[in-house]
Amino acid sequence: MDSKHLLKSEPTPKLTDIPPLGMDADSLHFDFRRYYNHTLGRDRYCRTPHYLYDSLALTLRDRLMERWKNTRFAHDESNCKRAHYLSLEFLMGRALGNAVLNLGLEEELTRALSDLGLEMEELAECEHDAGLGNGGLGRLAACFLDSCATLQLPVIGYGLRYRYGMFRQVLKNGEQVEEPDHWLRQGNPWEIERPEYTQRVKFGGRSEVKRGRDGSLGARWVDTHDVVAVPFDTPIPGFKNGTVNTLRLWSAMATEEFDLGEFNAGLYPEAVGAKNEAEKITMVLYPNDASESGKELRLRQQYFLASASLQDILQRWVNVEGINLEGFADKNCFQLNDTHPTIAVAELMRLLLDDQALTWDEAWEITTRTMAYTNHTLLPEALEKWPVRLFRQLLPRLLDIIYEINARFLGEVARKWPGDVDRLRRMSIIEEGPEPMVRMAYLAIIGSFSVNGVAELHSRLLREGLFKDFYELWPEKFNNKTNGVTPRRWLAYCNPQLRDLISETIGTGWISELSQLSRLSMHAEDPKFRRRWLEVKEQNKKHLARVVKSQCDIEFDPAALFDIQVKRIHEYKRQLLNVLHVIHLYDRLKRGDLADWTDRCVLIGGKAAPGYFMAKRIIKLINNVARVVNEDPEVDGRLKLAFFPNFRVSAMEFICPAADLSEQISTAGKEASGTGNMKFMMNGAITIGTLDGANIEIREEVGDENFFLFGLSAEEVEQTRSNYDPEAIIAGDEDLGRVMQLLKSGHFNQFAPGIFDPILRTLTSRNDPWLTLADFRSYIEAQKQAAAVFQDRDAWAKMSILNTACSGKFSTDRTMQQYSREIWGIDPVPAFPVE
Ligand code: 26Q
Repeated sequence: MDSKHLLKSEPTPKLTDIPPLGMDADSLHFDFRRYYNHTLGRDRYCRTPHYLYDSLALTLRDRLMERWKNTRFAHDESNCKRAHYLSLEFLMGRALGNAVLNLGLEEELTRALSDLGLEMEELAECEHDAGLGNGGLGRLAACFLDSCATLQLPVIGYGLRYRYGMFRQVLKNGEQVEEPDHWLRQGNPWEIERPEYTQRVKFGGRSEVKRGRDGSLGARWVDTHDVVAVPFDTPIPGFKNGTVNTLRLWSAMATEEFDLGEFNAGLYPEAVGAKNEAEKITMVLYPNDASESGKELRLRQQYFLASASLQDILQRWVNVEGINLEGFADKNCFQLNDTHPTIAVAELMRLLLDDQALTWDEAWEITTRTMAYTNHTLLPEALEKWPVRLFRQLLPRLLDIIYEINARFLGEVARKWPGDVDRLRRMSIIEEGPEPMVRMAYLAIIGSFSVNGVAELHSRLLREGLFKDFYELWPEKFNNKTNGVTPRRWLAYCNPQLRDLISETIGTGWISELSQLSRLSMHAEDPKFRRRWLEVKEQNKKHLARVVKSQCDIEFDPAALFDIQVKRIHEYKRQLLNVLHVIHLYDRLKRGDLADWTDRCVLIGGKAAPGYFMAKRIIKLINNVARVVNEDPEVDGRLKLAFFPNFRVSAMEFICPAADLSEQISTAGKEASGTGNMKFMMNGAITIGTLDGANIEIREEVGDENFFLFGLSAEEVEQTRSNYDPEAIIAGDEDLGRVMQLLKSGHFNQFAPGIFDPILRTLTSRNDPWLTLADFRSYIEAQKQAAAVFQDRDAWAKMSILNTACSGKFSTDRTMQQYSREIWGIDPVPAFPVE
């Protein structure tokens, strides 16, 4: 710790011995006004809602602050084992509503604000989403933190404080345009800067290697260009339990040498340039949800996170326990959120060898007893690899260590499979070739004691496919942890009417013990309960319809079937299949085929990676089809299609409560898990889906009869590839033939001929990796069935209720209990009460 931040004398306890703040309406009311008037200096003529929001956020933050301190003290005094969740992404969304719910302040706060003629919802809208993530993986990290706090598990999130989060998506002429997300512009009342825990991270330079007595590597990493890491902490409140955990995000700053030395050397502009170079590291989140290979800045980000976090944790250890690291692995573990922070394996080795002077074997023992790796993708092209050349240039000392890890590992493989050189080549961390590469997933597996997938199917496919060689070597490392979502944000907070109906029926225990939702099953037979259930859904649909009207200028009829697909735009997620179905329905209307017609509003939303040409073209297609369908008088409002712009966490909060049908239609074997599928299910939507990711487990829980299944299985997908003939499928399916004809004819791009040719080419290619047309017929039939059931309001209500009732498994409370018991070996620690 920087000594200038410490007082010479011990601070008096009196300084921090302060009575607890009131949790009643009067206290909240008083503090709110004090912040508005005294802290922010606003008066009655300033009605800018943002100052009201800030006043409320600070009022709540004070209440979190006391509990935060008591949680830290409880963890320190219990000397418990802690888990550290290392992630390049935390997609937190908004904090205010969540804080109110978890502090149990909803009623008192509503009273406090009503005196002032204010509503919580209105102020909550002022908060900018914290969009420090791309999609599933980043939001999963956020849901995990909520559940760990609710379960009182000592888990700390470590990430990066990007100045610019996920870009804002705007549509121009039906095409995606990216705008910068300057989310900190109006300040962030939820973060506390902690300069006293600043760390230094090295880059570049050279490694001076010397062999030690035991043959291990001794080295000095010299002539480095250092960057300072400043932590910003965000409180993570548990649900009504007094616990407040920590998310620590690092911000990059130039070292003081930049400010002093170089500036005074007469090289002022050069020095400022170098300063910017350092601070670039945490400037922006990479907006790809598949690996972007080779980008130096991305590798800098990954190492910056790994190094700052590990130094922080080691420093705490040394401050408390002294230099003896013997018990370190009994008290600490690290969960790697995909391969992104995997350089932590080599960095922990470096810190233990070079700074703590451990032997290789001692350091390796600690590393492999503390690291655990979660994989989130089955797409081989998305597995992270870095050019050895880049490593040598940026992190020379870490490359030494990776080579040494690899040499020792390959020795082990060679002893087990003598003479199997092909196996050595396959399993080596270094992929040989014209440009040798470091395979990060292999480094993660070799350096970890646990490797998990995120749904049963996904974990099985990892064992049988991608990581088969490693599974043969270390079967005991491999396990599954099916994803979940937090029921606080994704039901109790975002769907208050359904929450109240559920709580009135089965009590409130389900909010922290979601399996209790099964008690709703018996009420699925009750006509009165069904009616109330449908009324809530109708209210939520009306709300969504208003937003769609204002955002897209398209009228959604709340009586129609709301058919929703929101997620990143990706070919494997097959938004195209959805569009083909919409075109088919349009074609039916044009033909006058109204047999068993169900009015339908289709909503599609999601961001495309800025460099992903096909994904962007798919967005354009959706918007062009929408325009034709919505404006055709013959369609006459029986079918609507809208593209929801700038899909984000706070949008999902009003979208998922309003869905009737949840589209989970990826090519089987490609979606690791999915988590949107769980949010929709919890809110009573019925899934139309393939046997992919967690869909399989959703169907298992809710029963075949309450799920619209279609498409090839993962095994069938692989068997189909060799003789896939899309032209033959088109020839044999009249409906599909007409859909393809409409697309080819330029019906949806009359003034821009040819723009959808790339889409047509992949759809009709024998090598289409996503086999979209193979699933067309069975998808259309499943959609027909869904439409028919929707006509029978009673049958639909029952299915909807059962979906919510059977969603208990998909709480991250269950997921985190499994991680904590089966991987981390940590126990809950109750917080000290605030008194
Ligand atoms: C890597 C290197 C360089 C730049 C970007 C990246 C990168 C960033 C984000 C690679 C992948 C991601 C995100 C992946 C992701 O969100 N995967 C999803 O994870 C969810 C949670 O487990 C699953 O439910 C989804 O199935 C999976 O697609």
